Amino acid sequence: MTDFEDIVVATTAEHVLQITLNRPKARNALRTNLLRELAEALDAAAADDDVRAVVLTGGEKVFAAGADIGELAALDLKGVVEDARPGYWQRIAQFPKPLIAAVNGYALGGGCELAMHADIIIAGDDAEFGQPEINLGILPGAGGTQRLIRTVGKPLAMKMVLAGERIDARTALTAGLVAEVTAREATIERAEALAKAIAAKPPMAVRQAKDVLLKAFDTDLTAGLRLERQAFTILAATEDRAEGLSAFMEKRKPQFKGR
Ligand code: DAK
Repeated sequence: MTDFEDIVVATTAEHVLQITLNRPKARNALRTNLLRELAEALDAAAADDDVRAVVLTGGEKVFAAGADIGELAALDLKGVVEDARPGYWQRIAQFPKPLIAAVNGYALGGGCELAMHADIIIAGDDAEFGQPEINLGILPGAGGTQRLIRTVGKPLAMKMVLAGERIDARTALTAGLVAEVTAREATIERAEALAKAIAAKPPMAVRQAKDVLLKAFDTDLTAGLRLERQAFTILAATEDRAEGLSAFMEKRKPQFKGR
């Protein structure tokens, strides 16, 4: 895999890739180069049949403190219009395989938005989530207004975006922003274990399930149910479906091949 400056990419288990944001001195602020590298790494992971799940982390201390404020300050109107970053965010959002965020410490602004690009967030008990952009005279720019309100509901999303107030890991759990809270030292380990468990499932079924689940954010129920039916039908043509059903009946462990 390519050498990166702002992220570290490593295979941590069979079919599991770990991506670590690596600008600790800047609290992992998401400068353009970091977003570009992340989009490239995820594109490569999407194309690699050997990768079945990805863990995204900022390490043990901080997830990410948001967009690089120095870069934002240097952008005039033309710069904002021609900015390459929305394209990188779009590539991250389109990653088709399971993406699990392990969040320790701050996930603020673009950092909170990046965590929300993951399919599952595991939070350390010291994690703090926030959208403080309002304090800078801007608003969330990587889907934060839309994804947050759909995930935690109107009252909390309004409080976080309009007042810039952070929430702690327990509040994030109660609100449904994160799937689990662990001890800070165990966050990455738990996310890895989950990624490993998902990587052992039939990959085509996992991919179809992720795709249809995410469609619930932007379709009505009737259209969503139609998509679910289509996905269910597509899977009827897979060898893994036949293997999963036979293995159950024969009381043995299934051997999934991704076909
Ligand atoms: N950008 C650049 N540098 C940052 C940074 C950031 N977001 N956050 C921290 N740093 C740097 C600090 O400047 C400091 O650098 P030095 O002074 O050491 O050179 C170093 O990291 C350590 O920071 P602190 O001394 O402040 O560390 P603390 O532990 O005391 O505090 C903190 C950590 C995360 C609470 C604090 O640094 C903080 O409040 N940071 C800013 C958080 C924030 O406001 N985030 C929102 C940024 S705006 C878009 C998509 C997305 C966005 C915009 C557009 N499009 C696609 C159009 C997103 C916008 C944002 O995220």
